[in-house]
Amino acid sequence: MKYSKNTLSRAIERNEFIPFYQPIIDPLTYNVVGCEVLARWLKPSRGLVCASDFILDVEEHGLLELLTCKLLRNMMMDLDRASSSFPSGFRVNLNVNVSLLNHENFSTYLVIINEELRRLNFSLIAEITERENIANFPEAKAIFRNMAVQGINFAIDDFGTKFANFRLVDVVKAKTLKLDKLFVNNIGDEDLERLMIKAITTAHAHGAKVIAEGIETSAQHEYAKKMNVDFVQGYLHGSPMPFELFHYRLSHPSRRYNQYMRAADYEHTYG
Ligand code: G
Ligand code: MN
Repeated sequence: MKYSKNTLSRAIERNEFIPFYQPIIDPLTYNVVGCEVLARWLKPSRGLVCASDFILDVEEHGLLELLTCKLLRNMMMDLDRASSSFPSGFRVNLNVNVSLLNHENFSTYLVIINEELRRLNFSLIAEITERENIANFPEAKAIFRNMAVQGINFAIDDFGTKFANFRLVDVVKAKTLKLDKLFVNNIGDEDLERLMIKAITTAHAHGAKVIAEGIETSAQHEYAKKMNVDFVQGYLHGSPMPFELFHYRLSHPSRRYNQYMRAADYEHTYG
């Protein structure tokens, strides 16, 4: 384990975890139609730390609920003060750990955040990542049904990897599918392309939207467009960035790629 419980608790207390925002784009118009909210640790001694570096330790120490709630509160402060400049229905994608939905306090908090966002004309989408198979499907179905009744929309993250498959889509009744970057990284692989076409047509037949993730080149962008995905996300269009920059980018739209930042470079300057 890299970080002690003490270190992480103190960092949470000091509000060192802040939301970064990565644009989600309409591939036809290049309009920014939403964002994914991602946790970053602004560590005084080390600069910016990515979620993959600390999130497992946070979970292990039982601090995920506290961290997520703090992150959501910071996000609400960002979005609240700038809400009038966002188009109506702007999608706000959050990563939500399935285990947290079992906690009554957390699910109640998520429902409140959802309602607050709706009042500001944002549309919240809870991204579910399933790295392990859900142990008890009937129970999981009940939890997701209950959250859906309370107005929460779900997305399946990293579709095509591990347990993010059609069975999970059914359990979650997902309205959005996020295709893992595996697909655009392997253009020309016929098996993957068949699975991708099946995922997209199945999603569309059920009225669900599809996001292609990990778009880094214009060839990948064109491929995603040809495959009929609804939205794209990736370094080509912008890496996760602080709210001020995201807001600036939104209010200075451009049809050209990389007008304001070579996104991956930007992420690396913090590394
Ligand atoms: O699992 P999830 O899809 O939530 O992961 C999002 C992570 O992927 C973010 O931390 C972000 O930094 C990273 N990411 C975003 N866009 C790209 C991209 O175009 N290429 C790669 N390799 N990673 C990306
Ligand atoms: Mn995600």
